[in-house]
Amino acid sequence: MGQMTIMDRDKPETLYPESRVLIIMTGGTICMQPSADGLIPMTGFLELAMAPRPSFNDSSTPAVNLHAYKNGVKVNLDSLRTPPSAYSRHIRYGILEFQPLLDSSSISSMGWTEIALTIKENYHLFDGFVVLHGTDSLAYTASALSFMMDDLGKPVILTGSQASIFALQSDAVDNLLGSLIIAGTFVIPEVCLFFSHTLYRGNRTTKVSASSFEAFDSPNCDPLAKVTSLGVDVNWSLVRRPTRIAEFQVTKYLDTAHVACLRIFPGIKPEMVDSVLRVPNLRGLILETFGMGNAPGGVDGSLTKVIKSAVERGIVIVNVSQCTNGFVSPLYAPGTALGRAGVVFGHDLTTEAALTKLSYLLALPNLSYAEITAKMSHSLRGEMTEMSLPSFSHPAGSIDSAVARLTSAESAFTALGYAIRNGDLRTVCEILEGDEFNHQLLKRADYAGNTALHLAAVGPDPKITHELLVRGAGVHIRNSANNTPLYLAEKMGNDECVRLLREAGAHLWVAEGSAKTSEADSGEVASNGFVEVEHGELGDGDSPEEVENAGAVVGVSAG
Ligand code: ASN
Repeated sequence: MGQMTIMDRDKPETLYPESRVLIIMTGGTICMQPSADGLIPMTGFLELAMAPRPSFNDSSTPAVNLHAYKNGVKVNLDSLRTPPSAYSRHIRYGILEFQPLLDSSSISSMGWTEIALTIKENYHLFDGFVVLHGTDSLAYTASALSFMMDDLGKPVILTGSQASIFALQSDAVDNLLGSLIIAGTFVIPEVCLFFSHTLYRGNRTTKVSASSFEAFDSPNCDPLAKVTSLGVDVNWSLVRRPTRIAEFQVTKYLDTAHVACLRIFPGIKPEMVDSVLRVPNLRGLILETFGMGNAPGGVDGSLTKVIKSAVERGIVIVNVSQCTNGFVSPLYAPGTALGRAGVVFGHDLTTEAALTKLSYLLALPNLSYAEITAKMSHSLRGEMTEMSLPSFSHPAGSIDSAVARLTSAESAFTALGYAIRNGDLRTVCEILEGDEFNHQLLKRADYAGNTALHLAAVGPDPKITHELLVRGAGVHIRNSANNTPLYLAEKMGNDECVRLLREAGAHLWVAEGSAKTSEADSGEVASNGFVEVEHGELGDGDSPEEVENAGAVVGVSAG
């Protein structure tokens, strides 16, 4: 967790760096006000709800407009910024409001498409995205977006509130401020849901209360982060990272028109299930079963027969549990019978994730029935716990190099810095073996905020850049001078690294075009010499030579 240093506290406020977050307002209670017809969403959220609140508006001047895109048209957004957070950073934000604003009970896959495309067209312009949305269908939207977004490298955080922001007692300010700070501070490249001080993986969530401020739970997956009085405690070992070299992409369409969801109950008639399964053009069914995946067998197994016949007609049937916690498995005879009839076991998928995942797979072109059922049983976006997890244990004894004896992340990072500078790919791989080290080291940085990927971008061997990328190194992390690895690689003329980084979705930070001519970094050394990386802190520009030096300094400081 980053700390505000004594040096930081003495800085005039104007010197704190800014992150940029785009807020996408879709509606929900958070923006509602009473009317003769009950609560309805109101437009003008930035001026009415955020501008008057000091925690959202430090009243800085001059006014700044942010460029954004909506349906391919460039728009100028009014912006505000927060006071500096505990991470010594302002969050500057603007809002794109959808028309019309919705109660989320009315959102459909068209709304999901609109949100996903808006993020896609503004991806290069912002550090993160906050989607304001009603709570009723929030878990569905979070799940849907997680499948629609491939190779996401930036945080997308959905939130809303149980009470309107205009109410005297409301959860709206906490939910929105927490989302903004996390989206503008931490490179958590997932579709998340933030509610009641807790950041969840979006496709693991479900709404558990109609009125409590603790409205959401993620029963089969620990939270990704918690906000406490000390700051944001991120559970980095859970955070997923892209490990393919590919640019961010959006699947535009989910096929919700040909799927259904059916909850089994004691005494349910097979004819009832059959009539759902015979809805014209139905392609998929989520079956909510009892306990670990059981459905009534019946004396003659007639329900199983109905299901088997639907599977034979090519309908994908997915078994999920009615219990919020736990998973389905063919342990009992009724579950085994469903399995034999061709039902797919959805492990610990929530109904929301199962339904949206199936809609996503059905919309993908040219997937066979076998491919869809195979993908339904495996995690695509961390939506289910893989039942046979590969072992990540690190048998230190099997690595006969000195790095195996390293005991701290700091010294491992030092060794990594040396290896990268020397173009020693083998040692880089050895250091990064074992998941524990891997996720810590790839987001670690030296005193100048340079991650391993920054160092590799100016290093002699582009294969190291490739290795770091496929192990999940973040391309959007900025160093203390606010520079990305791509910027450094370009400045260094490291063409192969530039190509790899761009293929992995890297782009120059909005300010980097002009930063190319900026002066060298002041070379301030953080008090502990090592920092965990959020977005880079304010600096004056870095030359590649200095980045190279940074590797040397890291070595000295830990040696
Ligand atoms: N009906 C509202 C909605 O989902 C509930 C809320 O946001 N708290 O839009």
